[in-house]
Amino acid sequence: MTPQSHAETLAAAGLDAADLTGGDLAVRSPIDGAEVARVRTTDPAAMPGVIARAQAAFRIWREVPAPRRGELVRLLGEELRAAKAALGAVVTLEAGKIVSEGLGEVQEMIDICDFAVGLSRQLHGLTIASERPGHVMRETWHPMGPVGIITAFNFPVAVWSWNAALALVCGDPVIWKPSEKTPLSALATMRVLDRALARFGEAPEGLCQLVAGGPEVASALVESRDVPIVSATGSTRMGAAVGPRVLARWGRPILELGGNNAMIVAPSADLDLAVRAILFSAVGTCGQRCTSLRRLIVHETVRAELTARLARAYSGLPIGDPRLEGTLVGPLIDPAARDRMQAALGRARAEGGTVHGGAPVTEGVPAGGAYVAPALVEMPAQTAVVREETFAPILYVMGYERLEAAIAMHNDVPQGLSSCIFTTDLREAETFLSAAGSDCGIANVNIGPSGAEIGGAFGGEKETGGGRESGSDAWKGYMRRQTATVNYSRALPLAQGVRFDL
Ligand code: UN1
Repeated sequence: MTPQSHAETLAAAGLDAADLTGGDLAVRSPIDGAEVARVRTTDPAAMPGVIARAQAAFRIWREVPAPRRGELVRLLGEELRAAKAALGAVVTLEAGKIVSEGLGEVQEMIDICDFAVGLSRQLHGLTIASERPGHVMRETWHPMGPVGIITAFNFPVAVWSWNAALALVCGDPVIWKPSEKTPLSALATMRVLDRALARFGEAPEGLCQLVAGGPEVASALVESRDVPIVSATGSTRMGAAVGPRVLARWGRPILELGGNNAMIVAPSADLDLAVRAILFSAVGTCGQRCTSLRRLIVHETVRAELTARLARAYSGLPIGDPRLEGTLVGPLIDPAARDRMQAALGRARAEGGTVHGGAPVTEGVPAGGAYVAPALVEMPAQTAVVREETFAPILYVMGYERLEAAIAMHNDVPQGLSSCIFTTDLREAETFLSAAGSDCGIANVNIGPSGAEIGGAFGGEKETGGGRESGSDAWKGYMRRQTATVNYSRALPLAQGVRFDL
């Protein structure tokens, strides 16, 4: 079967010549390296106007009842359902994900919309007992203001929706700065959103804006006091540049940065399950999820068997055009990513590793794309290269003898996003989830580290940045908390028994 051409895919998503031509930002498909568009970027000088429009929208939107705000998100979810195939195909074109993962990403958008719609009737605070007679205390959550959303290439649409769906029901306008590698997925998403806005009918102008460009455009969001929240997803280096600058002007950063996710495989593990989970999380998305599995910490009693089974599975992986049915491993985002992968493998060898696979692939794949064979690397120890996040399908394998040592090795990296253990021993599973266990924001048992559902809070500790997005009470990150004490008595008692009478 011949896959749809890039032009057909873009047209089906509603993108036309005005979107695709006449700009200065060249967009290439990782599938074949073809230039598919020249997108117009936002002049940094226009950013104050963008932010002012968001502020004007905020003054209106914050007073729209939250369940009504939820109606806009409900419509967005409906439009996303209708556009799922078309938008997923743009994600495949621009990020190189296989079809199922492109569709899965749009499904993740739909899921967060559903979640946010329910939430729009549940933005609840507490009532708290006052120590003073005739007084009540309560907490109210109020809208906060425009949210700057800076997203990465690897989840070019879902991460926007995690932020936008919550922000919109919380009463906050959004300004989206997508990765320079994936502006078309963002433009296509805006088309879907435009249909929801048209059906909603009464959203203020400037409620949801898209800006395109590089660090200068992002900087305008990072530096502006009129953008109280900046949610940034990407490398730890990017986060280290963004986070402190947002804090320095008293803004609130929500950071979703690097991961170095591990799996501990215990002697009692169901190895059939483990092999399947390892394959999806280590080679799925060509190793380019922030939740991708990068380290395997295997008990010495099962190490040889598991490594052999993985080596067999790795040697038969269908690598190629992500649009074709049957492909499981698409391309890396660009040749620079391939070079970084090769450099990391070189370092792994120098640090004592034995590398299986990992070479660039040019046969049986579209010319012009950066295709690689996923690498399995047996390491003598957790050396320097293992402690770094390389955004590519490299899985380092290390052995352990005692669970305490495995957990110590597990936690001995700078990042803290996602983690898991494969065991059928309750004691080991609960130890891994305990205060003395995994130090990550996400810790799973008998499930790989990637592919989280939207219902839980998503994010991690240490160099991962500490932010939480998506489910649970992550919505609180988009609102300001107000504690109110109301005196309905005829007296004015002071707290803590203080007397202050004239
Ligand atoms: C990311 O890679 O930035 O848990 C997000 C997962 C997805 C989200 C990944 N739901 O793998």
